[in-house]
Amino acid sequence: MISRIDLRGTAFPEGGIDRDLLPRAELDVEAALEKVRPICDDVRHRGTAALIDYAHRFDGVTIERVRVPAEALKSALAELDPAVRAALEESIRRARLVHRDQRRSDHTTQVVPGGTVTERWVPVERVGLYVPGGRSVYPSSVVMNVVPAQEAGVASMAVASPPQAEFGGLPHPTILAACALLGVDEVYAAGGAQAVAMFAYGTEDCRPVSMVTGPGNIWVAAAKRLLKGRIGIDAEAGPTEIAILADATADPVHVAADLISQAEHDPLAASVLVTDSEELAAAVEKELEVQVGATKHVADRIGPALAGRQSGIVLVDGLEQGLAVVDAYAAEHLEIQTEDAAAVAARVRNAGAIFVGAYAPVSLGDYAAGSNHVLPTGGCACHSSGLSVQSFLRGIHVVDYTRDALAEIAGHVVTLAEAEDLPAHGAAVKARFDWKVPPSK
Ligand code: HSO
Ligand code: ZN
Repeated sequence: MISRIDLRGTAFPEGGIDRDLLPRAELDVEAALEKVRPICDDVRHRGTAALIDYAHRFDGVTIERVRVPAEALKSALAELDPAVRAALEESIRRARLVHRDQRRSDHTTQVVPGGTVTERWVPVERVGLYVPGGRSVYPSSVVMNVVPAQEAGVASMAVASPPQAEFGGLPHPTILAACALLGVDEVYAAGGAQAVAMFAYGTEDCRPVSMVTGPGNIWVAAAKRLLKGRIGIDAEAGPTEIAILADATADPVHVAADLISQAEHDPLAASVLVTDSEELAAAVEKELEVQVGATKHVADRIGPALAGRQSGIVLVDGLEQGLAVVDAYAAEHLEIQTEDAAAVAARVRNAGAIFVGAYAPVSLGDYAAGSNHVLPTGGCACHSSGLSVQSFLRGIHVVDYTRDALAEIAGHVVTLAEAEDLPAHGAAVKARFDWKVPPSK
């Protein structure tokens, strides 16, 4: 079911292992760009009418309006299963605790007497949060997008999620209820690339936003890539990934369950076990057979995800090689199930989020650890972070110098301007003083 990649005895070069040796899906966002371009242009020009047409074409539902009425949000919350409500409330509470602690305060550095630079953190004014529908209905993703934006102090936010035929053209009721629970009252029944275009260009109903965040399918990723620049984006989220670094002390039942848990998202999801224990590998293979048989989404997602070339069991010589492999892979989620797991986790350089030991499965982070579950995929964890309060803030440098402080550095500024053959830059400094030539420093 799951393939093996045996790297034992392979020489690991100084700069890390060749990423091509490791399993990973390829997502051709580039090819999707040409398809989404006319859709985005259409929404730009025809606004709501285009969104209504796309709801018919892509979501198979006839809708009359895109903006979700306030009463629909209210009744979705009133009808929400109390157990789901309690779980969401606790998830929100924990996420708030963690994200509130991420807030930064402004900081002023005195560079010289009379010369300061202050870094002022300012939230993005208005953001659009995309929440997928269809195969995936994730109220938890509403929490993971909205909470950091709120904690950052974003003043205005809107949520878009695809219209569902089953629910009279509204987004899924649990999504609506989660929005209501979080106090988000601006929600649109729009999905795919067209929703991103709605946010970027604005329509009669929806004021344009400065930034779009949230996971989505390949069309959403392509629209984000296309419109990036006009809007800020978080990341182009690809299929979810779990990597587990485990040794002989790991419990194969836990390891198999965790590999299956993320395979449940998508046939392209990746489940990767990295281990130096042949016994563990064999036991996990056996466990996978047993557990997969007892789970729900086998045929359409888990089976193909585990059998796909993006998943596998990677055998390594020992912990050092294991660490090199997981760093090269840069997983969205990385579990460490080894002896002294905290010490091993502290040595990892590249991962979206790290889950330490036997009692921190990825599912905990997906729903209620307090951590964020919008994380970099496809190896992007080697240069990017998951969604956080920081994602919604801009640091503005405020430069404040007195005449004396400028005079003190003027010579150097003029010299550098001349070295770059930009004399007008130097002249802008000189104009403030009566120097014909800069004072020599
Ligand atoms: N594992 C997904 C998030 C999620 N899981 C939502 C369940 N619901 C990507 O981090
Ligand atoms: Zn998940």
